[in-house]
Amino acid sequence: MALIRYYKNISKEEYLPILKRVQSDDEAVKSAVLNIMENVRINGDKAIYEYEKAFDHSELTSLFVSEAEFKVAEESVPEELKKAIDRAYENIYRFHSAQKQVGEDVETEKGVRCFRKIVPISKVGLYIPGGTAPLFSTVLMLAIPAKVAGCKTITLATPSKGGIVNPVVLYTAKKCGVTHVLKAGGAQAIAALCYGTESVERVDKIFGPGNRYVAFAKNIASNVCAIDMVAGPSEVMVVCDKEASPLYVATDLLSQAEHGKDSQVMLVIKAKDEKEADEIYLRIEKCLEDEVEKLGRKEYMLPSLSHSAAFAFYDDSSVIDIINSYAPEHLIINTKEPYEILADVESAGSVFIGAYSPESAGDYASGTNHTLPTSGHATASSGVSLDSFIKKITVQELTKEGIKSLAPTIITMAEAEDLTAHAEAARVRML
Ligand code: HSO
Ligand code: ZN
Repeated sequence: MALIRYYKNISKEEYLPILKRVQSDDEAVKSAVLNIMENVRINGDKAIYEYEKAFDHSELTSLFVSEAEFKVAEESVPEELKKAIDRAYENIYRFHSAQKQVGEDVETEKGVRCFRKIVPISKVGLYIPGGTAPLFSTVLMLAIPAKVAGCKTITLATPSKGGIVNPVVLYTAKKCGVTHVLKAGGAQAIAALCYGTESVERVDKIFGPGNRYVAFAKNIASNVCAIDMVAGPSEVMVVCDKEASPLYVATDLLSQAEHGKDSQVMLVIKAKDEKEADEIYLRIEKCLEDEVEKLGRKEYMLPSLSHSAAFAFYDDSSVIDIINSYAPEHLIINTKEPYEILADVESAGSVFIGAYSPESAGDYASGTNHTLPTSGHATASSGVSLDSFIKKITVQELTKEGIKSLAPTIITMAEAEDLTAHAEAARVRML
């Protein structure tokens, strides 16, 4: 049986149900999260110590990583890995620094000045999941823009195993200017960040991925502070034609499929006819089969592939339609004329152009951010960037002449809304 289902030239009505994301709406998760968050809100540090002991066997004496622990961690990270992280850091720093803006400053009419003052969000919380291989690359993606923005405190929360936080996460956190590392994971970490406790200062905005518990906790947290987004399982859509290397396409699909059983990978084959499409599909399917055997994490790849699909289309507009209907988190356009397709892309989190731009470049080191809208949210949202860490405050100043000239307009409008004090505030300044 093929690893990936294959559909040829089907209609939009037929492919929309196939593009559906795996939905997980688990009442048990929701009630557990609500309990945990309420406990942390009421009992503070004590509740966190208890949860960390129960979930991660961590008998903590402090909730925060100490300077001595940072030092030990730094010494244990291999030089080669440090160099790789340092290089990725440079690129991500460069791209996010270039996103700095000066607020516009406009005289909308004579004597009426409007401008925007840009300020960093003061206190941010970054969540980094634990698990077998904690994704320290996400520390780069969240802490670098926080640092570039000038956030005053950057609290990173991550679970510890037996009190020990992954050393690579700590090395990266230190490098990126994280100010506090909280040894807590799951819903209790999100609760600590949004409500604050005796020792954890509450933050203004929470960022970062996590499992269903963390995702739901962030949802609850969004009632009291801002959040970046509620992230669902990772996904990629790869568009290819006959020029594309099947090995490149297969490894791109698998690099997303290996993230988790819920990940989804969609292949879109742009072909001149059915015969060409079948040839392309069979070559890619063969590569998938070989690579799945060769690589680890088959236990994640196979379930992901089982709710993924390949589609073939013989006209450009169907290709564009399926991209915009899916609104993929990642879109790889590995075709002869990728920019022709890009021109019509309206919904995607991040796009990778041509044969030599694998998603892993953006996941780690090219410079773009890998925290992106999933589950179709790319229809209306962008990924994390410097903007996610700043606020823009509008400011205005009217001169005496400015208000004199604008007052009649204000008064007319205010009176039409029956707001006489508004009108009066303008009128008294005309005198
Ligand atoms: N593809 C993931 C990010 C990631 N990949 C981290 C490797 N490490 C979600 O965009
Ligand atoms: Zn990835």
